[in-house]
Amino acid sequence: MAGRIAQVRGDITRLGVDAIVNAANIHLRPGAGVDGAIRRAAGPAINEECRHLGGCPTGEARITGGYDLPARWVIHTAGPVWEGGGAGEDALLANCYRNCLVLAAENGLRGIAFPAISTGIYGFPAPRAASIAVTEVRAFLEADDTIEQVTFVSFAAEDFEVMAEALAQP
Ligand code: AR6
Repeated sequence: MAGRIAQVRGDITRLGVDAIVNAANIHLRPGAGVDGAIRRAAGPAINEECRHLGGCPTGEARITGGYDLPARWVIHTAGPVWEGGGAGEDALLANCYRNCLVLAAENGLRGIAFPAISTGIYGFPAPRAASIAVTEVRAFLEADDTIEQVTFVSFAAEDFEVMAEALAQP
């Protein structure tokens, strides 16, 4: 199990994995943050494909091609906006991770990389989000043998430390 979870620091758009996950919005409209970076690196065709998907409710996931990215696929998920923790944010964030993994497995993908969904513009506290991410990924991998590797990608050094701490918990 431990060998199936990896952690890197850097730009998710550079990873040549089967799928990278995009922290999108419910409309799947172009945004900033990792969404902007992914769309820039993928090229305009990804916007066109997203336009035809009809959005993505919070916690759900949708798949598109990766176009000019090294990753073959992009799995878009809309994370919850942090409203203080009493609006079901934890469960919605857990749904994001689980539904991305379900979609990856359904498509026979073996490698998937996640950014820290909801922890940027959407304001979800990073340590709490990292713990949810690790719990969901571990639970999924225990029950699935399609996905060989899940990579957590941290953009900033402090976010990498936060994720390392979450991964160090049993
Ligand atoms: N590679 C990896 N991680 C990144 C990258 C990158 N290139 N760029 C940023 N991050 P955010 P959210 C990290 O704000 O909070 C968009 O406008 C970033 O440091 O991208 O889910 C969407 O369209 C942070 O740790 O996503 C939505 O409207 C993490 O990615 C909204 O933002 C997530 O930050 C979604 O907000």
